[in-house]
Amino acid sequence: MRWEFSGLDNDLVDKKVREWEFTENLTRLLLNRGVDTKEKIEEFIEPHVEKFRDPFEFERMDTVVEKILNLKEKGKKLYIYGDYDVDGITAAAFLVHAFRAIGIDVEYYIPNRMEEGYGLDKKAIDYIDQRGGKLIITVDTGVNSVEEVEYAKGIGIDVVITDHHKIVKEEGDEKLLIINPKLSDRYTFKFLAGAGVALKVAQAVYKKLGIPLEKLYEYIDIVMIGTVADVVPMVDENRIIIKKGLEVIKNTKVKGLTYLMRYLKLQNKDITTTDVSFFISPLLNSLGRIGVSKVGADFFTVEDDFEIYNIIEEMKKSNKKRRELERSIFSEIDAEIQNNEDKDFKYLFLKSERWHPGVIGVVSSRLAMKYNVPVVLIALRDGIGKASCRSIKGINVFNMLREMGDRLLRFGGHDLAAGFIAETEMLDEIEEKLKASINETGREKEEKVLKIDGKFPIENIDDSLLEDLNSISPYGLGNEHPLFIDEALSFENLKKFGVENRHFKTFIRKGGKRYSAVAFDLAHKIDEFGYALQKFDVVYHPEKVYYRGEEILQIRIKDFRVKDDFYNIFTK
Ligand SMILES: [Mn+2]
Repeated sequence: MRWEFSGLDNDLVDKKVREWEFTENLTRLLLNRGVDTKEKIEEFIEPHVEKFRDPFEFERMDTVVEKILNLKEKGKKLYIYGDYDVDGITAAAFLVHAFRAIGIDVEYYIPNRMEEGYGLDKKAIDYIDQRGGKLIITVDTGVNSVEEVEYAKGIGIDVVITDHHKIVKEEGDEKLLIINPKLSDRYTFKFLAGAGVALKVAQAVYKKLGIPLEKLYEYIDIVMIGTVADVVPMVDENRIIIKKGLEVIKNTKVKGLTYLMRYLKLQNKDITTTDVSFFISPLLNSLGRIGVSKVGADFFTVEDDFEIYNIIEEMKKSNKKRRELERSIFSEIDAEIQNNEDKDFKYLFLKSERWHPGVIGVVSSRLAMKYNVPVVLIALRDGIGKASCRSIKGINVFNMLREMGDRLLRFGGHDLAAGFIAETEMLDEIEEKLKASINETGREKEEKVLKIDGKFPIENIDDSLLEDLNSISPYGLGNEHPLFIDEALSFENLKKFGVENRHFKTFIRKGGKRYSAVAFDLAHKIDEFGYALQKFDVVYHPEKVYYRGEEILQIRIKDFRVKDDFYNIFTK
């Protein structure tokens, strides 16, 4: 891991401190993020619902609204067609709430990950037809469904496709009614999650009807969960969704969420994106991963206490099972790599009949992170392989799949995270093609870079710094958490924990005080040297955590190194 320090000109910082009247810390953080004008600051620090873009910037949004209102007028039934991950179920559940609130007869359909593929499915269309659905709106899915849409139209069902995945243009695409920022020429913000795109459709309908949008935002916490779970860049409209969503969730109107937060001990506190991504979303995800996806959407819509209780119990069970499955697949592959002579591999391409298609995504991510190479894992069943691909900076796996589209039954996704379905007998050929493309990019393994905002001694951490940090949150892709460095620190009472002892907790002593600290996925670095006698340069950020009901300061260690001088004494 390479450390990169931001080099800000001190005169510029002084000038901006006077001009903006912010603390020096906040000024530096903003400048380091390219936020250097009053306008940008306003957008960045105060993401407000007033600043949402006009949904009618999407080409043909008016046609979409017309279809929905037409159906409403005639009292016909609308079906939302979701997807099985958190983004897909939240997008569906949000539209159900949004449309029910204005008297539209709406139901939802969530495909089963185990039995159905990606995108629309003819059997599902038949199911919707039998239940009287006259219009289908897909959310977070629907790519490359020309044939299925034709089929639906043939039996009198109209289809609107909303999605945010990259779509490979197909013959006949122009016949489809698609709302997708990545395909729009006019809508300039490209990074909405599927739930965010669903929000835009609802905004358009409410606007057209003259209903105050505040009414709609009563359920924006659902959109927030999908947006956080899908790991989209935390910029622009996504910041508005997340800020507002985190506020709304505290008094959520979704009964299931109230109970779930009670179970997770998250009630009566400020919810953060970390709470959502580490605790809430894995539980929601677990249902879809093991094949009961619809229940995930039910969770957001049912009112019956007993039913909610059962769903949460089911989530806990599935989540446990999912973790066990993930763990065993990961260790199996990891052991294989450790036993293999060749440590200089450029990619991983592995398949098995024993793997569960619902959990290989997470395993691919972990492997790609650990070995810093593109990873393709394929679950085989009945002559068909379902693949999950995760890539690394500089290698666009989506484009690679596109180049061999004719060999795949289906594919979709994003630049660094994609999936495909293919016949088992095609897999060798696919691997050859991928290998060639990866070699062609000629990319040497790039070292990971940690961007550091500046030096900050931990004893100087105070409420003012924490407030500054809070004011430019939420953090994530596109707005990385600010990182500081402090030097020559020692670790005390270090304890490893977690699966395979990957993490550690410790105390940092400085200036007569002890600070509790935690480091995730860094325990392996501790094996390299005895820690007790060493001093370390530590890259970290401070955070407030709840411990036994009390709020305490914790140092989150992101990386560390033996202090240079010390190291030199021993080696010279
Ligand atoms: Mn999505």
